[in-house]
Amino acid sequence: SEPYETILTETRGRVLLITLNRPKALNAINAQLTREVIRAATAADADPGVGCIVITGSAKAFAAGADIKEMQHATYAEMYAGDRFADWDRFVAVRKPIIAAVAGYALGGGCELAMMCDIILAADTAQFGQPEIKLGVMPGIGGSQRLTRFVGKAKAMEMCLTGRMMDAAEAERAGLVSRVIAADQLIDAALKAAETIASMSLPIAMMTKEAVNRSYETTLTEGIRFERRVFHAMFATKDQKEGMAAFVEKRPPRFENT
Ligand code: CO8
Repeated sequence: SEPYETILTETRGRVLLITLNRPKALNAINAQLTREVIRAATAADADPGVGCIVITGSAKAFAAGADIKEMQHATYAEMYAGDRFADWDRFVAVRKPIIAAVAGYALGGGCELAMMCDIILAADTAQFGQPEIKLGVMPGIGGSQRLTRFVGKAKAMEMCLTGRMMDAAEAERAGLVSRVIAADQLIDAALKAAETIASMSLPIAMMTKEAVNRSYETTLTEGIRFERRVFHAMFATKDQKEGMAAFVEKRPPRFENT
């Protein structure tokens, strides 16, 4: 129902599927696509009917990067004053789980978008890379930081300095993606994982996302303290009572998101 032009959105049960849809530009991330993805994701975050978001591209490209044609003539002053790419902080601030279902190219900003999601599922056709250096720039939407945390310095440095792409198998070995899936089954697998997540207690899933993400922001001691406090707080929810009662009574739980 939303008048989007660069993405398609579809609600399946409690899952919102966002499909990047600039096929002629291999889903290059321009200002409009940025606005629309963020609007769709933040609306889903505020919608109690949505429990999980899936974001995907086409068979050929998840996204081939930031839109080079849109930014090639920009000046330093424009990039700085407009704080280009800072809007993506609002995507990172989405509190519900987001799955990236990646087929084909995930390059530059495309790889960075996948890394801003919580889980990356890769088709066997997926190719991940940070080729910005070939354009005379470097990653600008978190790539130099997230890739390094996710795959370690050796691979991150090599990828950012040479532009070499990682295929799906290497990305799985390196810990960038959680699973590699046959390309024709990618969307089904992503929607199934999303439905599974959306069937859990929503506040508990959100707290779980927050706790895992905290590990990237703090020391181990503080992270474990945070985890324990959130764990304690879960005993104030009805869903904890229901989940444990259902186990003991050998029946499926009926979570009410309270
Ligand atoms: N931006 C704009 N248009 C693009 C992009 C892009 N990133 N990628 C592809 N396109 C366009 C092509 O220009 C082409 O358009 P046209 O038909 O009008 O010529 C169309 O998509 C199809 O692309 P190709 O013909 O090149 O398709 P191929 O199958 O031959 O090649 C590749 C596919 C290998 C993916 C190739 O398109 C490619 O190398 N793309 C660019 C990849 C890249 O360099 N990505 C990084 C972009 S920069 C970035 O993301 C950094 C963000 C942070 C910036 C920080 C600044 C502060």
